[in-house]
Amino acid sequence: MMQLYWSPRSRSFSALWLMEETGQPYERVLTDISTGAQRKPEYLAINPMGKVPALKDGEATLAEAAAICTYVAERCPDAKLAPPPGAPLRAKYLYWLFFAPGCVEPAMVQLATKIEMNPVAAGWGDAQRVFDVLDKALENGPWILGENFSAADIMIGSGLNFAVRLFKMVPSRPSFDAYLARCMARPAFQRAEKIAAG
Ligand SMILES: N[C@@H](CCC(=O)N[C@@H](CS)C(=O)NCC(=O)O)C(=O)O
Repeated sequence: MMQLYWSPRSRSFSALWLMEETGQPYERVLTDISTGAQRKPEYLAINPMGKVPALKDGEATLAEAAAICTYVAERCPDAKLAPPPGAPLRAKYLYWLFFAPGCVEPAMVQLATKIEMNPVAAGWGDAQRVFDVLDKALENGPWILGENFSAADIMIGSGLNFAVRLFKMVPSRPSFDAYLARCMARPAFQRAEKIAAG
């Protein structure tokens, strides 16, 4: 059985939502970052960054929420969380999975810290560009790939949930509100929110 290392009220939320979407049993291993559990040698052996979430699957260990999404979507094909390799939508699926940590996350950090960067040199451009791109991509919906929900929605939806709904770092837009309402209506999202609350 897969083991998910998580901490309440943290970025573990996306991995909790993912595991709940699979419908598969998994073990939650509480790694409370407020107690320093993430810096213990046994945890650093799983994620040398000392951050949650992380996943153990037999001999396999990994961290980084987007990597965990990619791994679990392949590991649990019945959950249909990813277009199969070779399908035309696979390209956009990977694009949005990487867009979350590569563009949404740094844009959020930039908004929080107000650090000025040259948008040509910064890999994510700037926050305005990132959220304009997302706005356009979510215009039609219901999901980031169109009709089918995927693990990319878990990464993009979790990012918007933090940035727009919970921390209000990013002004809401009609497309974000509608998308977040669809995410929040999913039973797996609701179960993950309850678990993540601790
Ligand atoms: N890039 C990581 C970020 C994970 C992360 O920053 N987790 C924070 C909690 S939100 C953490 O574990 N912090 C504990 C620490 O740094 O000691 C991912 O996407 O999974």
